Amino acid sequence: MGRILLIGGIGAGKTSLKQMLMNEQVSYRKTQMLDFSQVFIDCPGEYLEIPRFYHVLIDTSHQVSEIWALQDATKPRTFYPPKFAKVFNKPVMGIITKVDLPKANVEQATSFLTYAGISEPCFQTSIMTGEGYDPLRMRLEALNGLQND
Ligand SMILES: Nc1nc2c(ncn2[C@@H]2O[C@H](COP(=O)(O)OP(=O)(O)OP(=O)(O)O)[C@@H](O)[C@H]2O)c(=O)[nH]1
Ligand SMILES: [Mg+2]
Repeated sequence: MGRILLIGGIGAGKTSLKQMLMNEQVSYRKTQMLDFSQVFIDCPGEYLEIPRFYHVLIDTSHQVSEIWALQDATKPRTFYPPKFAKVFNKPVMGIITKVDLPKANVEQATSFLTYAGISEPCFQTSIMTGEGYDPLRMRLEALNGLQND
């Protein structure tokens, strides 16, 4: 079974994205520790923002088939160090979140993800409009052979 590790800064939208894709109610609660579910491994944004936690992300990546790296489109900075995606021996997909907000700068977010060494296509998502979720659902199905009901 193909599990996915979600990484990204604090508030990037990892838990919301997971809730959307699992058809759960989208409600805000800060992630405090690694959170394992059948499909996703969600983690606190601190694990990316604080370098002494990088090893947790790297260790956890051994349990998944790919990594989804989120970048908040409204943030004028990134927490991904250059070529960070290359430390994982797994495919890393870029996801730009919060594209519905007026402050969103998709071009800048794309360049942050490129800087992080992510060459896969970047998906653009919004939990407000649902934009970008169909391609992610297809990706999930391809990975897990999940049936839509
Ligand atoms: N407008 C808008 N808000 C969003 C979107 N995605 C997430 N948010 C909001 O951003 C806030 C943080 O979202 P979370 O999903 O909790 O972020 P996280 O990456 O899990 O954060 P940590 O658990 O702290 O690492 C919440 O208030 C969400 O409602 C989006 O696409 N658009
Ligand atoms: Mg969270």
